[in-house]
Amino acid sequence: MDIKQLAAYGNIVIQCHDIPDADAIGAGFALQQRLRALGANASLIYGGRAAISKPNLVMMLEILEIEIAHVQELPPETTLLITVDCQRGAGNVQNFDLPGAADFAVIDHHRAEIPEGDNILIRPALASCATLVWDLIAGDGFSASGDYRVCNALCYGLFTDTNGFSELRHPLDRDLAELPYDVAFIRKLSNSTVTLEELTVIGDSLKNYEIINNIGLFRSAPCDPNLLGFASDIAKQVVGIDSGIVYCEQPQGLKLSVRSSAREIMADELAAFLCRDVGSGGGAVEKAGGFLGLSRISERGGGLSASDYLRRRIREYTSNYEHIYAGKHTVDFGRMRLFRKRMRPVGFAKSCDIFADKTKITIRTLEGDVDTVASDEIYLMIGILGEVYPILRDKFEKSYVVTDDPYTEPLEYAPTVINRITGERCAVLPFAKACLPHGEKLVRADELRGDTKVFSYWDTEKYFYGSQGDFLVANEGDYGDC
Ligand SMILES: [Mn+2]
Repeated sequence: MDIKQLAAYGNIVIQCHDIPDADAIGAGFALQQRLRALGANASLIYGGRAAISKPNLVMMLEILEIEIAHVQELPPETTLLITVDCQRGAGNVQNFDLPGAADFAVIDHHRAEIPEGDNILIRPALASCATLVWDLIAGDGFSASGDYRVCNALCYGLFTDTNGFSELRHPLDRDLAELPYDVAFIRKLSNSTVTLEELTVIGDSLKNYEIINNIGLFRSAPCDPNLLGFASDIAKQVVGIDSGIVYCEQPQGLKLSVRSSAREIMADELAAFLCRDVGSGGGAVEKAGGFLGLSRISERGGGLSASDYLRRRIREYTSNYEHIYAGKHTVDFGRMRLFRKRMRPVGFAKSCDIFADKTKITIRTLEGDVDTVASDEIYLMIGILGEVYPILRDKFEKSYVVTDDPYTEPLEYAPTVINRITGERCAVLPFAKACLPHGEKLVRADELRGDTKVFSYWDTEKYFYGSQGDFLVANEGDYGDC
């Protein structure tokens, strides 16, 4: 997606999801400012029943002078509608009729619910939509550091979507969090998130609970859905509860906030499971949300009330899955079919090509920051997903064959190396060459027969889940590594 191509549409409406949060507003505002600077008419709107009322958001609009309109239809001259922090057609965003020949675009960081397309930019690896918009406009040469309003709108969006910068995941999120935002502004807003009346609603919801297997289910009085997250953040901290779900009834259905506190449950996967076929759910590993629609529950729920339907889904979830732990399972991989892995080139760069010998460096990658020192003995490997890690030259020469080809794999994030003393940043890819691993790799694989979660050796946070038709695979030579 190219921002100049978007700007060329001329009359653009940027739509936040209903009940906008700081991320939707911040991302939408930054996009609006850039589109205007590129000559387009761009307005920021949202639909749905409720107007923005959360005190921190009202302050955000005032202080950053953000104009956002609560509307029930699009202006007739609209030629492009862009939904930010949400996907047109999804349950959390009003589905406005598009005037005449208008197109739509999507810029979102939630799990994709719509097909890919030219005007669809969805990157679920990013913690906030602000990060995505920032990457988009920075790619066009815009520096947010010099624009107080845009910089703080983006940073506050990221701040609220990452539990106060504590859940930055992607290197781009970390890059954005290093912008020179106004600390006093963010502190003021982050301490103005609930009213006293709302505090009472949250308190009451925590008294209204039941425990279904290891999942705590809390019922709240109808309230601003953002408050549900506030309550579930507390609920998940209760000892013995692997997941806290707080829900409230709304006219159209049940709104849920899902939190996970155990490796065995990914909040986004649980939310998607609970809402499957009757609504939509998703989010991130620890925090997610969802909505179950009343009309679809009455079609499929066999006469159950909405809250009984939710309880049944929770019970199904806790009894459904087979768990397979790497190194501790009893799966008979030896009887499965043998496959040979195709060789894919990986990349490497010599650290001394990038920075002078003995420079203290930080490698910023998809998987986090790694500190090391530039040296003749240290090479940087670039894995298939763009993950970068240091490797000793000796080990590299034993494990890989260098080819003559340049390294040209498309990567989700171009890794950078940062000089820890001067802060200078340097891209790794221009120095990268391709290499192939020595030897061949064999795996055993077979189709799953039912819903399964696989906990691998090398990811201690997330798991793989699959159902009938997906394949379970293990390394020949180490069936523990599955
Ligand atoms: Mn968001």
